[in-house]
Amino acid sequence: MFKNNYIVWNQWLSSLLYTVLLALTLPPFLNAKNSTNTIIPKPQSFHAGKGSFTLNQQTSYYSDTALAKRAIGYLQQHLKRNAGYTLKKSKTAKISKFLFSATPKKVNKAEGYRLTVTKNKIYIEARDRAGFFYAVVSFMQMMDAGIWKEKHAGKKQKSWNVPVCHIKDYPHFAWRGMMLDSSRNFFSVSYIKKFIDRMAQHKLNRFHWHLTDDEGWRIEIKRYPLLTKVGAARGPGTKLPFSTYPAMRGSKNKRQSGYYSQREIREIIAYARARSVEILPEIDMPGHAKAAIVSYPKLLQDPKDKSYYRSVQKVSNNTINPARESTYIFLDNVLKEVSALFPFGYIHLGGDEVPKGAWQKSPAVKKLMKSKGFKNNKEVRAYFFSRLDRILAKHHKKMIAWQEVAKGKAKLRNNNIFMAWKSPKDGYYLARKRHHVILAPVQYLYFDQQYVRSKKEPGHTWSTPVSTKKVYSFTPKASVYINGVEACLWSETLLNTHIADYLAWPRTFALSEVAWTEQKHKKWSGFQKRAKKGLKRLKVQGIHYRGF
Ligand code: TNX
Repeated sequence: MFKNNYIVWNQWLSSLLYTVLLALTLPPFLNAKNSTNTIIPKPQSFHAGKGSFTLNQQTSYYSDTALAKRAIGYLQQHLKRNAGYTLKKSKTAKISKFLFSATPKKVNKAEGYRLTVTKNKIYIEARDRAGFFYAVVSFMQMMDAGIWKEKHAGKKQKSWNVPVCHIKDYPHFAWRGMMLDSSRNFFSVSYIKKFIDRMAQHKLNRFHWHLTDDEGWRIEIKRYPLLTKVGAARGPGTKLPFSTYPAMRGSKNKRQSGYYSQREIREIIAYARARSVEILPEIDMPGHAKAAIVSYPKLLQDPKDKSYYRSVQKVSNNTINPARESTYIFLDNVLKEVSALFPFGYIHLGGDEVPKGAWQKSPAVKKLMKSKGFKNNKEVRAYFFSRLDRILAKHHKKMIAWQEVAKGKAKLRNNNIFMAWKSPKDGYYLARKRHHVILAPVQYLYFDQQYVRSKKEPGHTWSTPVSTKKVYSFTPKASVYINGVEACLWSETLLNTHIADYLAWPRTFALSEVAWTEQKHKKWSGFQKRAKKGLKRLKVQGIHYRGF
């Protein structure tokens, strides 16, 4: 009892002291010009002052909250690598130069923060872990680009100047996502980490991981080892052909394989969490499932089904049969492992592009339709997703799916989310129907599309080109049902990481401002200026990008 009171009293005193200190040392921020603002995404409010703070080995820090731990760790890690030292922790707020303070009353928006740099102190205030993390990311973006280096050889920079400024910031959208397709082409664990780290640097917080598709099953499922033994291998001598393009990591004639073990996935989840990124795994079904089907045909197909059909991407018979009980037992077992592995509350079940002729000649489906009175394919699909929703509920997860799933009359719990990819209009339509929506329109946010139409440019051509300016011009309508935005990096054409990076940058800069910055603060000319410094930060990290 005594101890608790003592702690409360002590905390109260230190926060009082902190407020007094802040008031005394704040210079007048008369200069609202933001020429020193090099932060992407642009903060909601940035006031520049005169002069700068010099950070060096003598700079000590103080924190009154455990919520700042990850943020401090991130800064220290970069300082250690690129400055050769870390900041020492001081015993009191008074003698420290760099202060972290939990101020839930002053910072009232989730993930928000206040960052004040004076000539001799830095103040960071936030209410949650993400807020502290984003304050530190903003701070680091104002340091010399060298702080972002991944490897450091040679002489280290000992002192770093950060311009005097006052920032108040918070996100416009709660869902700020990026999708990477690890199925069509496989990416190493170290590339996935880099990808997530770069997202976090730009305050993106949802990594949507497309782990299964026709071209490869990439997640270890202990109960069904063939999924990765058979379903992750493709090329000559395997059951999976190169359906769209030759594979990454080898020529067209070479076998290749790749998947993530559960141990590796845990490692990636922890890495993402340390950067305030949640991972949304996607297990695509019932279409886009060729890799699963060739691994367990007896469980997932009707042996008497004589249908022959092809998907939009020209993959034959790639759809799981919705009338077999073994299908639901299989998916229940798979989702049980996926649910245990990923701490995020949602699982993405795909649901896109079920080919037209699927199941048409399946006696099992015919029987199901007759017994349930289903008139068409759509109703069968709705039945499939109703059952899957119940399975997810059992595993304490909520469903996210592509917009196609919203069309049928599936009986779903009403806390699920749909991703609208065909157009913004489709997303607004769903929002009007009171569905929660994430906007990922191909016309603005498909980063697998070419920037401009040219034979020299990598990327898909089936939709319109998506220039960085086009991404920036996207202005989603506000609605409580629009949870946020997401860019998709499908990987049919991503034959190496060079191409992947090129297609992602600088479009991801623009995405981050669409997701984070209030529309009234967005301006293309200012963005271009800030992006120049942004490109320098990418360069020192060895990231390939397209010029403006
Ligand atoms: C459509 S968008 C797909 C993907 C492809 C992508 C290529 C969606 C839900 N499905 O399977 O990779 O187009 O741009």
